[in-house]
Amino acid sequence: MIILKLGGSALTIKDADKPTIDDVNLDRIATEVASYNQDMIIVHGAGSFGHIHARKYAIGDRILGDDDKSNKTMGLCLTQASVQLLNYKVISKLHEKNIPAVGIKPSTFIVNKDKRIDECDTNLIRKYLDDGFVPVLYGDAVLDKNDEIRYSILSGDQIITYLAKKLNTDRVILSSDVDGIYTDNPKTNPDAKLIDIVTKDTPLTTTSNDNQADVTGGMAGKIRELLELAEYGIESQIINAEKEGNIKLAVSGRQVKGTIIK
Ligand code: IP8
Repeated sequence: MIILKLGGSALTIKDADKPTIDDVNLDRIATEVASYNQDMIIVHGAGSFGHIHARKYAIGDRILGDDDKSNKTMGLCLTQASVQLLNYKVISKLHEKNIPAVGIKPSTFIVNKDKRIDECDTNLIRKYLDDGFVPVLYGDAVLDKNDEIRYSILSGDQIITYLAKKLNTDRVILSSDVDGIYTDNPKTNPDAKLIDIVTKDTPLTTTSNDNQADVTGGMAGKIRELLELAEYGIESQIINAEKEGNIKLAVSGRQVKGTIIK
């Protein structure tokens, strides 16, 4: 079984000031995903459908009083509805390509504690997989057992780490809008070099690969999650979803340029 993460930055226009889908990319990516040849779970990021709301309502920050509580409660509803809409658009596109994609809303069965998954029953996902479906989950806003914050953002990357450990996963492929992990931020430093293999001992600058539009920590957040997975013995690879053909190669088990985390 493979887990494929489709980055929100590839599916949406991430720096837009309102939730905006990248129709051309979504269509191409869905066509490429259709080449999969083994059981697969897809987890997609939130892009402009999630990060704008999450930032506006400061979901995950300490609740400061009754007004702030009401504001954040509404913010949770709006964020959930927005990412669910993105999920609907993603699965509809996958259906067009004849992929039996079933959208599964993380906030209906996952509860966080201090921003990390605390409750999550994976039986339903297993059942859909066993029956030949492709479960499609996504970064969401969820309840949090920490009473000071009550709600938190659950990144798709954290969902991947959790599911990869719980279900029998052979490979994790994480697609984004860059080729992989660099020695510095490739968007601001033309001399930044792609790193082929990252382990817990690889020295990385804290600012390398950061994305300001991302409340869940951009590439730095992904590296943290994937290193945790590596500690557990599961290798993963970061690839660029914006380069035509990459996803197709990856889901059909062939080699793609990118960074392996092990
Ligand atoms: O794009 C974030 O998920 P990610 C989820 O996978 C929200 O980091 C709601 C911002």
